[in-house]
Amino acid sequence: MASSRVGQGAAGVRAVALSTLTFFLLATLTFAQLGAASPRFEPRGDHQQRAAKGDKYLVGVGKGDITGPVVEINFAGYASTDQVGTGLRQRIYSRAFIVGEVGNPKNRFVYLVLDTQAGDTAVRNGILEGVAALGSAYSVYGKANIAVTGTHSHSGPGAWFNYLLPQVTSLGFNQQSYQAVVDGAVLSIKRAHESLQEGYLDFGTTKITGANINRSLYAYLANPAAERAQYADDVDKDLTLLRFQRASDLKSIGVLTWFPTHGTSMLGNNTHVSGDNKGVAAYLFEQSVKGSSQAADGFVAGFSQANVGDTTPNVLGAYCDDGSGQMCNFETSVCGDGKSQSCHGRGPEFQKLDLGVSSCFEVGRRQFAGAKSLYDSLDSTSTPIVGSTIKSFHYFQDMQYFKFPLSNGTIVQTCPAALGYSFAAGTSDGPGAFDFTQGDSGAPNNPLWQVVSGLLRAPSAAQTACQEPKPVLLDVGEMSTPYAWSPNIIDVQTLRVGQLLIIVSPAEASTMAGRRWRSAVKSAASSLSLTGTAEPLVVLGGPANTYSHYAVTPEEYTIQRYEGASTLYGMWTLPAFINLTLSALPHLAPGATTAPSPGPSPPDNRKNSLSFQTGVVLDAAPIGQSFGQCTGQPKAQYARGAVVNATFVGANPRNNLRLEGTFAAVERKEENGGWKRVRSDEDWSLIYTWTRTNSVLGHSVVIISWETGAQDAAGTYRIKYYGDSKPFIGNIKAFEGTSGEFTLV
Ligand SMILES: *[C@@H]1O[C@H](CO)[C@@H](O)[C@H](O)[C@H]1NC(C)=O
Ligand SMILES: *[C@@H]1O[C@H](CO)[C@@H](O)[C@H](O)[C@H]1NC(C)=O
Ligand SMILES: *[C@@H]1O[C@H](CO)[C@@H](O)[C@H](O)[C@H]1NC(C)=O
Ligand SMILES: *[C@@H]1O[C@H](CO)[C@@H](O)[C@H](O)[C@H]1NC(C)=O
Ligand SMILES: CC(=O)N[C@H]1CO[C@H](CO)[C@@H](O)[C@@H]1O
Repeated sequence: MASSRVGQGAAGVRAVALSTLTFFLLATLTFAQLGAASPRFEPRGDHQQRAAKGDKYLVGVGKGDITGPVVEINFAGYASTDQVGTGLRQRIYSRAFIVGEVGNPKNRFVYLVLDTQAGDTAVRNGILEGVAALGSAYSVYGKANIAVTGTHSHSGPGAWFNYLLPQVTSLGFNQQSYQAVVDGAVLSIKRAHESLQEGYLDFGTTKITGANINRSLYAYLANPAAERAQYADDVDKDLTLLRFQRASDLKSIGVLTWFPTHGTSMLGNNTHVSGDNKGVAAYLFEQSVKGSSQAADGFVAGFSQANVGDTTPNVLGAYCDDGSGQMCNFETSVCGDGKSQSCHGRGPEFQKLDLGVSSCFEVGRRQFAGAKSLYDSLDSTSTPIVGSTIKSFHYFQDMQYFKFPLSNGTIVQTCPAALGYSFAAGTSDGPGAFDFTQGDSGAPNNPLWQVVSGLLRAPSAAQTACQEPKPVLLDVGEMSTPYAWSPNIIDVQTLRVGQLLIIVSPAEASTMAGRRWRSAVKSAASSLSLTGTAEPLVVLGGPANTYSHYAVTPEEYTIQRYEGASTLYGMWTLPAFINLTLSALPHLAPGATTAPSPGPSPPDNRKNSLSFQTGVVLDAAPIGQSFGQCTGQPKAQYARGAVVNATFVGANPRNNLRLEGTFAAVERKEENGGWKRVRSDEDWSLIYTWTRTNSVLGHSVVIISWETGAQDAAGTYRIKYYGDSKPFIGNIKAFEGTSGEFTLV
């Protein structure tokens, strides 16, 4: 749950409630198996001089389609049972970045950026198995050196989670959804591996404005004034960009960036799959370098999430949609009625009332624009990555009653996972459906919830005391029936190339939590002399590997807004994460040959997860029609800027995900009369919508909408639809549809 909202919260909890009530029934049903080099200049073919700085590494990039079922599956993120897919705005991807040591193939790492809500244990296990199955050349990749991060998009198919709580709103685990993410991620790694070549890395930072604000300022203000005074902003505005250049001709093969803003630009009532604002930024970047003399074919742009916890892309602030025109309450985010349901964050284009589409594009565009101008200036401004050391560590840690010292020597402990009452209140990115208010540290004012939380499981006395001052709503860490609800065992992982250290966070760290974690790693790296004379550069990426909700500072935890209530392992979660990272940091030293002990294995629920989604029964075309027939033709002519619609006799897209392919396309007529594809599912402007019109007879329609714009050339076009139908008995069969021609003027 990301972001939620109550979204997560409320809807999630409501679903938990429903699910609890039906659990007894369910239980009887099937378990569905249910050293710095000096800058040098090398001549380029086009007679420019480009700086090639720093040491040589092996570098590789790759991209794979991970678009699972786009209809009839709940989206991951808002945890709203109602948010079920009806189509596709933009395919989602895994983007893989590999860095290796020249001459020592063992020393390398893979950083994955998935257009998903988070990294996850089930997905990670699948990726590890899939990479191992690629053969012995891939034995250099494994548990320690593959980082599985999510962009935190809230508009992709869910149902791939390892643990029960996030499965609840999706009615369990879905093999097809899971497999799509795993297969696309493995493919992206394979492509990155096959592209490995010698090259250089350098980085820069820039400020991005208008793409994030703080959504829990009241909690942030609980941090010490002296600490806050060190920062100009109450969220991090810096975007860090790492450029991958190949040595052969100094063309860029990719960029990997980190910047914090929630993937909640698309609202909780959007039902078209997309990669949210990070997906837009990556798409725009990749489009912008096509054909550029400085970028190689197959260029990949990764927009990774950073300390995202208390940030929101709804940068105009949170207002009450109750006619009052008021901002939501500063401390609790409630409106005049004392409830949070009508409190909504406003994106830059909120007045368009288009479910967040325009705001999403704009927040993505702002990240792209900042990253692109930084990229364009790198030759004169960048800092090279130097030093041959490439290392990584990974281990599992059980967070149940983990004891460790704070820096003043006081021994504290973490707790089994639990969610507090404000989890159910959600955030201004998705307000709660029930009467919970943020910052609630007492009993909820809705008795239903008290019943539900008691029904679920009363926390043990030790857990209640451990989690203070969080009032426990969902004691998920002490619930393992029918299987674990939330992770108690987390992944601790850090990657390193030269002076760059990448903290791979299992949680959404808040702004200040990320700052503390990074600066602790930086000063430890300095005192261990890990990076020689180069100043350590520390970034934080996540949520990754397993989804452990949030990590706020202890001071923010005392406030118990949504993010504090969602900090699973109690008040000392963040200091524990820092302890666990720092304890293993010596393994990243240049001469280190040791690895931390692997720790306890988390449960693998892939084979025993519940699943209550139903499969496709059949598709049929109405009498007198055929699959792919265009029953609603475009008009003869459109002005640029208009939306072109075509309606087809459809079939369920779950019959064939068409990974690496497309459901929809726009073709332009060439001078020789042939047709050339100019838009596909990859494009933001082309939208695929599927509607079941008769579930008994299996009829459905597909509408393909093309939002044309000034950038589109005048000419003659047509719309294509690619589908696959499932007869009641027999094999799934592919078909295609073609609209009539139309002109764009
Ligand atoms: C979608 O949700 C937003 C609030 O997040 C609301 O303002 C808007 O009216 C909703 N749109 C529709 C079509 O339901
Ligand atoms: C982390 O805590 C453990 C005890 O659980 C302690 O032995 C270790 O020194 C701590 N590490 C750091 C870097 O503080
Ligand atoms: C150490 O710091 C923690 C957190 O700030 C505080 O609760 C504790 O009282 C301190 N211990 C001592 C001995 O000062
Ligand atoms: C075009 O299709 C979209 C669905 O993608 C629909 O919302 C819209 O109303 C349609 N427009 C027209 C003019 O039919
Ligand atoms: C830096 C920044 O954008 N801060 C914003 C934090 O959130 C408050 C509203 O809660 C805004 O007023 C600030 O501008």
